[in-house]
Amino acid sequence: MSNSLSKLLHYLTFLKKHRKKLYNESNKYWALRNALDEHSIETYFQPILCLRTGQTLGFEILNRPVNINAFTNTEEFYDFVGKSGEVFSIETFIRRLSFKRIADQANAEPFYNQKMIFINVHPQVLADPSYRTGETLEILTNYNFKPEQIVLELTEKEAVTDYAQFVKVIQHYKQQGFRIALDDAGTGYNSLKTILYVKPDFIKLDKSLIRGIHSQITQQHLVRLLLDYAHNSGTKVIAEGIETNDELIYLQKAGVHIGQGYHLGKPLPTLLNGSLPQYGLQNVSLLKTKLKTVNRR
Ligand SMILES: [Ca+2]
Ligand SMILES: [Ca+2]
Repeated sequence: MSNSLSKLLHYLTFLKKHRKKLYNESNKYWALRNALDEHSIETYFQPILCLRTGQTLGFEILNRPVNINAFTNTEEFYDFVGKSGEVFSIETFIRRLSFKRIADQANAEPFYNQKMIFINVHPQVLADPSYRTGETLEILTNYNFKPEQIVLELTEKEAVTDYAQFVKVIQHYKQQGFRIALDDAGTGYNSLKTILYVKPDFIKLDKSLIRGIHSQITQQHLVRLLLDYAHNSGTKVIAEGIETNDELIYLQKAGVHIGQGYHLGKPLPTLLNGSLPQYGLQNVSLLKTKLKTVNRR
């Protein structure tokens, strides 16, 4: 067999093997391009609650293209944006859109106007030296939000390469009044390093740490470790992806401050407070009594 024929056969085998993957990737790419061209992004708001009182403290803004066939969820969309090579322009576009959409609702309803707004930010964007740090502030002023209401959620799925620049930009944001959350903690490249350098206001525990936590000792140890750190450094811990009552009750008992997940409130296109299911609330009062008994010993 000639060399070129053998190469062709190799290529065809490769194509066959990766056809589905390539098809999915190109589907995502066009969904992304299309979404930005037509401004056809859907925005959802998921409530974030105090696990002690049940009060809704704020909302995480979640975006994804209307073409849901290409992306199964917001996270997948967001990961794809990170790898697209166009993260900078897409992020700016989505950030403006997010603030506009939440402002449309929050400004009409003073009750929601004071809530915290959690937005997802790719660390690469902040680490880029050409990033204009004043831009977000300008957008906020246009929509009557204060920087203190805004929590920038930084995920670490893509490793940060220029750490010094990254930390410098974060300090700049903090000085402007913004708050910082480390997103998906427990899954990233350098979670502990980032926690130490960035000193976030919030640590968001990834859903993989929360799933079944009531019966998973290793997950419990890691969560307790982060809670200890948080307790000593004035950081608040947010448990993401709470889906069952068992998980909720465990987290309440462990002293996790804040929670988010389908069990407390689904992402919706309109702003709607979440709630602790009644059983969870009853357990908090039971728990308080139990804790008092334990403390007295
Ligand atoms: Ca997030
Ligand atoms: Ca997350």
